[in-house]
Order: sequence, then C-alpha cells, then structure tokens
Amino acid sequence: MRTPARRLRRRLALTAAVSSAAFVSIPAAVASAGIIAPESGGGTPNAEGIRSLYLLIGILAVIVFVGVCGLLIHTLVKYRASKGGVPSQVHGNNRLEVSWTVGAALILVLISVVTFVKLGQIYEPPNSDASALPLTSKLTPAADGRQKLPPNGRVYQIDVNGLQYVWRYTYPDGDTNNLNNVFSYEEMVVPTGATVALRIFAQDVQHSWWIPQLGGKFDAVPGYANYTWFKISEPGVYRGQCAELCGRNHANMVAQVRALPPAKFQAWYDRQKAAIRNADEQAAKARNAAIKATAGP
Ligand SMILES: [Cu+2]
Repeated sequence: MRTPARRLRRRLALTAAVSSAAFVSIPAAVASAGIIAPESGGGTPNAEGIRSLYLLIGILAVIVFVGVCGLLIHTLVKYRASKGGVPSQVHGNNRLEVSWTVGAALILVLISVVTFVKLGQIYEPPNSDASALPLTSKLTPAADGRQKLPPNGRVYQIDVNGLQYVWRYTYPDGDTNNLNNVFSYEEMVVPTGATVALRIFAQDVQHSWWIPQLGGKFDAVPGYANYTWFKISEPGVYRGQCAELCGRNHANMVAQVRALPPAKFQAWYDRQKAAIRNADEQAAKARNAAIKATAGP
C-alpha cells in the first residue's frame, strides 16, 4: 500500500517533470535576452561590454557555486551518520577563516574594478569611423547630460517614436525642425561605422525600445526622451520588438535595424526621400481632385 508521503513525492516528481517539459518546449521568442548570456552582434561596443561583463561575473559565480556545493556534498557523503565518520573540527582556525574572508573580498574587488572599467564602454559612445563622418552631424550635449556623446560630439541622430503599434524613425540629420525629414516605419536603416544616437519617446502609451543584440532596453515614454546609442561595424539585420505591454497588438510591434555600408545607406536615404516626396505629391493631387469634385462646376 502507498503511504501519503510516497504519493506526495510521486505527485511532486510528476509536476516537476511536466513543468520542465513545458519550459523546454517554449519556442524562443523573437527578442530574448539570450539563453545563457545577453545577446550581442554587429560589434556595437555597448552590447559587447554588457555581454563580456555578464560572462565574467557569471563564470566567477559558477566557480564559487561549484566549489561550495562540491565541498558540501563531499562532506555530507564522506561523513554521513551511517558511516559514523567525524570530520576534523575547524572552528577557531584563524588561518582558514581569514583566508576565506580575504578570498571572497578579493573576488568582489576584482568584480567591482572590472565593472567600473567596462561601464565606460557601455555608457560612453566612441567616435564614428572616419568613413562614416560625412553622414554625421555635430550635437551640443544637452544641459542635463543625459545624452552621452562621443568625444568629438559627432553622431548620426535618429528619433525613435513608439506608437500603438509601430515604431516610427525620423532621420533628422542635424535639423530636428525640418518637416521634410526622411522617416521610416518598423525598419530602421543605419550606416555601419557611424555612432548612431537614438532619442526615444512615445506619443500615446508607454513602449520599450529593445534590439537585444544592440544593447539594453530603453523605455519610450510620452513627453519624455530617453537616450541610447550603438555603433554597428558589420552590415546585417538586428531584430527586436516592443518590450512593454502596450495594448492588444503589442506582440505585433516588432522592430529591426538594418546596417548598410555608408554608400549603400546614402542610396537608401536618397530613395526613401524621393519616395516620400512622390507620395506627398500624389496625396496633394488626390486631395485637390477631391476638393474640385465636391466643389462642383
Ligand atoms: Cu509597444
């Protein structure tokens, strides 16, 4: 006959098996933080910095975890009561106690030093490559210092506007008040080698800008700007999606960044500008025709 304790154990084992099977079968989302470590790609220094810092701290933590658990399991097995073994008593052993305290402190000092060294790479953008310079414009740092600029102040600035349920990008190219600015939806196109500065905001509800391979998440908030940057060295497509539940079609609010070599980027920019002008002209024509038709003869 089964005892209640046995039945409970069986039930717990079954629950654990079912939940781990469900966890393993969840398909990878479009944007994830990576299974083991944060994603990086395209060589942008901020994402690389986040990833290498995470790996260093993660590996140290695993070494400490394995060491402590290994010693614990070894002691539990070797000196278990049924064997009657008694481990040597180390209480009051000054050398041992000082060395494991100093050892732990040294690990923390190492982690802090490396973190502070890496933070610069994560927060402070580098200058654009020389080949990308004609595309960039000089910005004056904002008084509140929230927007980090490279040492020479030259960036390719793009406005990221979150709206239900699409991302809109404006390429102000130094003149944020120009109504003829080139814009695109969903896919942001950028030149490789340029330090791209993003000014992120929203016009309806709160959204969150996140392309995992290009660094951390940034909230897109109505009436408030957040800033980040990236510098992609390899041409490619980097995918992400809105990371803040923003309404019923939140899941469709995908985003991607396409990095093109500077000459190809310039060609895309000119094509996009012509297409927008053409669409504006067609719309004006249609509008005038509709006005004429309603006005009558
Ligand atoms: Cu959203």
